[in-house]
Amino acid sequence: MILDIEMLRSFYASYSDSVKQAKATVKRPLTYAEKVLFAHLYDPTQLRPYKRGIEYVDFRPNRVAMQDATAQMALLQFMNAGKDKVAVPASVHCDHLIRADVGATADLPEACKTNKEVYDFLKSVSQKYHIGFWGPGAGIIHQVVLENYAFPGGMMVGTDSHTPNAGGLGMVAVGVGGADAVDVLTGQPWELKMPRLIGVHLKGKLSGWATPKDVILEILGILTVKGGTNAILEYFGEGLDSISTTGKATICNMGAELGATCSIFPFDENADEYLRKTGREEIAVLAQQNAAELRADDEVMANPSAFYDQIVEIDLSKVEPHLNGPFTPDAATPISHMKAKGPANDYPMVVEVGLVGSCTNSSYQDLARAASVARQAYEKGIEVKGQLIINPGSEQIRYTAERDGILDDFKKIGALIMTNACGPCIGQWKRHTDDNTRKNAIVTSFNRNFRRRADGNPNTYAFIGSPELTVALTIAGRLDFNPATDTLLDKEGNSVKLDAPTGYTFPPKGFAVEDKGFIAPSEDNANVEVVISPDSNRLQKLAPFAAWDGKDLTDMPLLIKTEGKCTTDHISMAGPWLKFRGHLQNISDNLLMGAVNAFNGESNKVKNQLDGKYVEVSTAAKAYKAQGISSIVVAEDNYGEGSSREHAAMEPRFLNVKVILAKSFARIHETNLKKQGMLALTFCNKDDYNKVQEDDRISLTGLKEFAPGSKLTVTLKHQDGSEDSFQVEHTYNDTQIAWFKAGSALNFAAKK
Ligand code: MIC
Ligand code: SF4
Repeated sequence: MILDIEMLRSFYASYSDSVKQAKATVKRPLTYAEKVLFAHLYDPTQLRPYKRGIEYVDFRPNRVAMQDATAQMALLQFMNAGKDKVAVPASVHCDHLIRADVGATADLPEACKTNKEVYDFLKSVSQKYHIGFWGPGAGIIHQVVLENYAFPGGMMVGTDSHTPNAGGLGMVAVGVGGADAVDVLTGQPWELKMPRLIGVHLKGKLSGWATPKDVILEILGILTVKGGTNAILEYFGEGLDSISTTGKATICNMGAELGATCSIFPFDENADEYLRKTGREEIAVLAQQNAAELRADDEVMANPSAFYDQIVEIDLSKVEPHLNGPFTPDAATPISHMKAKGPANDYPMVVEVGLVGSCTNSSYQDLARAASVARQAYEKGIEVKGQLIINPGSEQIRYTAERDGILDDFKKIGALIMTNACGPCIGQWKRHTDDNTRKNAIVTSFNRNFRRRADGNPNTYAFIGSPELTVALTIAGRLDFNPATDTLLDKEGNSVKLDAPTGYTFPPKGFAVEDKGFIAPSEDNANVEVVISPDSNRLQKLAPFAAWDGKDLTDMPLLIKTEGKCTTDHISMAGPWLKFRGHLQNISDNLLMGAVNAFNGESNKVKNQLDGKYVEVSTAAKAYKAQGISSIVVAEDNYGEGSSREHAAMEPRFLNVKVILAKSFARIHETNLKKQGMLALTFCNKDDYNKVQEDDRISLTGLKEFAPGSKLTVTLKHQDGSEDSFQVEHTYNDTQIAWFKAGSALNFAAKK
């Protein structure tokens, strides 16, 4: 077993007592999420009923996971902290940097060549600081974590927004920026706003083509991409029994798309079996001994609305297969509605490619069930219209699926098996298409579908569904094919139907793998040298950001006023830019390149206020920086939705942007901005957004009185000489204000 069993024994030895202590102190029964939260207070003497959604709490997570595209920046920051090893168990996973081009056999060696410098860096840092290292091809971070590290009742952070995947196995697992991870890695308290609690009551049982993915796709339609902000979704009800642990992980994974802090399922018999089948029997035993505290108290279950801030009820027997999209994961459409909705919205109706994979849906069960659909097409002689691409979740899953003939089922209908990695999900897809200008549809089992995300092409309409539906729609080649009711033609011209998918939850012959691709943390790190070449264009040592100069910010030019959705993909694009994730200066060239300029409706074309010329956002920012001028970004709602990438906060910081003034922020990004010493401010009155004009000089005053709950004043000097002034607010607490003053959280920690 890869997990440190001694650590686990000592954790469970005190877990139930901590929970009982918490109940006695707050004098009421607890939900499951609360139990886990209270059992992980940094300082147990600080136990009290915190105000949810308002008060910050210091926690002590059990582990940290990092993926290659964010680990570089996280570990560059950690290296500046002067520690000789990490304070809690941690792992690095090489999954984001691998191109999906012609298939795993050629793509993996190619990735090892092109990313050698970065992989060598991550491997040596891991060895030096006692971190587990999962090399390229080992699998996608969240699948590997679920299979090897997750444990009921535990708390972890991960430098990736889909870290909550581990909630399927009962963890409070939260996506964070690298600077937050560094807090945990250095043994400092990790601060989080006490989450609100959304109880999700699952009734009934899934059937036919409906899957766990469809449950979360439906919830996304109900709550939208902002509905989970600063909340934990806690699932309960009789419906849980029929959902496997990996299915629950799928549901928790996409809680990230709701903006949720995390999602969690209680420990149950399915979790017990999953632990045993993945070689962690001892943990199953320990969890069984603590089972009563690995779920909500009976009093809570008897009257949920008294304990959760909000309740959502889902009758699983009524859940229909969904297709969410395009361009946003909350555009929920039951498949039976697509025949009307597709043409009405002018969607391209031909499905050109179906992609199965991503951290959301690449388990053994996912592949087995999707393969049962592929097998039918082959056996029933149905012509397959689209191209199918598969990314298995981990080497253990791939190896076992290969042995069990599952990959063959896909290959027989022409599927391409890509590396066990993120691949197309993060824009690492070298799509082979005859025409990039054609509006086209793809269906994926992924979690995100922002414009340009998978293939960089703005003409691609990406829809999200279950792996099973993805395969069915790829076979049919149509977006509006409803496998439950529609028929297809076989090669003789007969109408045939696809039967509902089936597939083993666990491999009947057990999981197998030859080489997991794992290097355990080494005890012997004295001689490990971490090399960063000074002329590398992929890695760059970090210089601390400057401290606040004690003055208000006056006459800042507006860098950009963004219009509509501005996700972290818009702020710091992935795909081709992933290669610069360890080099702040180089990656800063992509600053806000996807954001839409509210004044001309175009991307990456803003007015440089110094010469009036229209240039790329980063070019304008650099021009201001060169003259020592600070600038400001103005944005709409949920700014920074999506990824945990702190580059989206560090790049503007690096290029002298001092303020992001938005209608609202996504949680991880707001924290990232604070950590990097930026000002993340919101309009008191959202309509003031409309007052900001292109040529404005903008001042921010009141910084000397910057305090928790204080308001600051923004003054717009318009070009015609008129002025507008309004108040803005913030959520900084004392510590976060100290980060701002010191220039960053890291500077502040170093000073201490
Ligand atoms: C994503 O899905 O957008 C990513 C790539 O996994 C990111 C992390 C990153 O930007 O490296 C995430 O979700 O946090
Ligand atoms: Fe990788 Fe996609 Fe999951 Fe992000 S969402 S971790 S890119 S598979």
